[in-house]
Amino acid sequence: MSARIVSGVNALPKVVLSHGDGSTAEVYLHGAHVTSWIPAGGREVIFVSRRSLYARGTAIRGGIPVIFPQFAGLGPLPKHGFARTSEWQLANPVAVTAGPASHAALRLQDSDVSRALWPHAFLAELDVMLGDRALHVELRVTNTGVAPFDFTSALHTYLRVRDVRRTRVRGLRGTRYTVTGQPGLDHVDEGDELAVMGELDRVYENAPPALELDDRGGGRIVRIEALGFPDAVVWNPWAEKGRALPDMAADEYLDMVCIEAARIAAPVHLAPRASWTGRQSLCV
Ligand code: TA6
Repeated sequence: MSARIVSGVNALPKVVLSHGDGSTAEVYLHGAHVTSWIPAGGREVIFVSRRSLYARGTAIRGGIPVIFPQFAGLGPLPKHGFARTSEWQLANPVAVTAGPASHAALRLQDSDVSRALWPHAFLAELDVMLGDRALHVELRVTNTGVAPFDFTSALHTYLRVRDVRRTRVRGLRGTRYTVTGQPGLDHVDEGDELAVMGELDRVYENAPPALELDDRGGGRIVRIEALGFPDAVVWNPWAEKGRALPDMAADEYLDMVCIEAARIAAPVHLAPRASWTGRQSLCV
């Protein structure tokens, strides 16, 4: 097992993880953004747009954006907060040496820039671990200041599929959800399987901790497990909204679906020195 740092797209540094079983993963320090996971003997699980900009100040389009300290537009901060556009650091030099599990630890602390947007002292740590046929991504946030704060968060995971029209999401039956852009209207998912046949932008409150993405076109089932993230978001922009995204190609909405582990409905409240941890695992 090994891990090393290389120069990625536009010379942005990225950590490359590789496991003895042949699986690999990549994490950019820009945004602590996972951009690839290829399980042993398998195909890429993560979608990244071929139009993604890979530029400082913007988020990579695809991968696993770290959403912190604000989900979407639910507050005064830039959309989805600032973690995904910040430069993270390796937690310590040993974080990228070989170990019992191939793993990278990244950290982000408050700075003049973050405090100008959000006046709180914090430490965010992201651990990315290659496991047996699994990728584990864990976000830990610590309040390093003297006053409490609240935040919302998500791991905004873009999953690659062969043809989104032939995918089904399982596990959401009976779960309440709201549709982004239609505040106040509550729905309940009544199907055993959710088909993605048009624009979808749903926030499921208190979702089951394990969901399944059945990519029938690609002949693959991905299990998505969440811990500490009680909510789940399912998003596909479909053709029209996809075309409006400057960093996504017109037909790419067919190649992806986001299944996000999220903490939205009940924000995290952190007292001074307290920590919160949330984890998402992708398993094939
Ligand atoms: O999580 C779903 C969502 O909030 C959608 O409403 C959609 O806008 C998406 O995130 C992507 O947002 P972005 O800022 O990355 O274009």
